[in-house]
Amino acid sequence: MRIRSAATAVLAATALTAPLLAAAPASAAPRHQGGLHLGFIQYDSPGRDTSARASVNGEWVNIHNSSGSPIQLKGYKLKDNTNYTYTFGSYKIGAGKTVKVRTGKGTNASGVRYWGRGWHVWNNTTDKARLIKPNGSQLDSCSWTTRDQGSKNCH
Ligand SMILES: [Ca+2]
Repeated sequence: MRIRSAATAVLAATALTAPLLAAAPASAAPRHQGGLHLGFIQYDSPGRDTSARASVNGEWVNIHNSSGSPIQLKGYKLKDNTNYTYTFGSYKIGAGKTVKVRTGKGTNASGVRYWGRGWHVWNNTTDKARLIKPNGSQLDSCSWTTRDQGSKNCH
């Protein structure tokens, strides 16, 4: 009787968890379950790299806030693998929102920040983007190689 009850309980538990597992296969799970993180990165600007503003701004990094609350980004840093650094000024990213950091010069607006550089920063072959908190600790990083063919989805 006791064994039968346990077996029934196991069957019931399996029936409950199986649909949940089927709905969220590990391969489709995001790298990040919550919080601020690197998103899509266009590290190779379309076309030949030049110093034209459009070319430099053709490379960009998305930062996504998948938490349930807005986050003030003042003092957060975005770095490449050789420590070129963009430091955020005051900017509040809403819950579920994305901010795009373009490499070149431009006028900051809602959803887009400009690093202000005159030349590309993200290496087109191999590089690593790092998101650093104001206290210096690394929040996220994402690497790519030529196999990624110009862009990388770091979600
Ligand atoms: Ca580039």
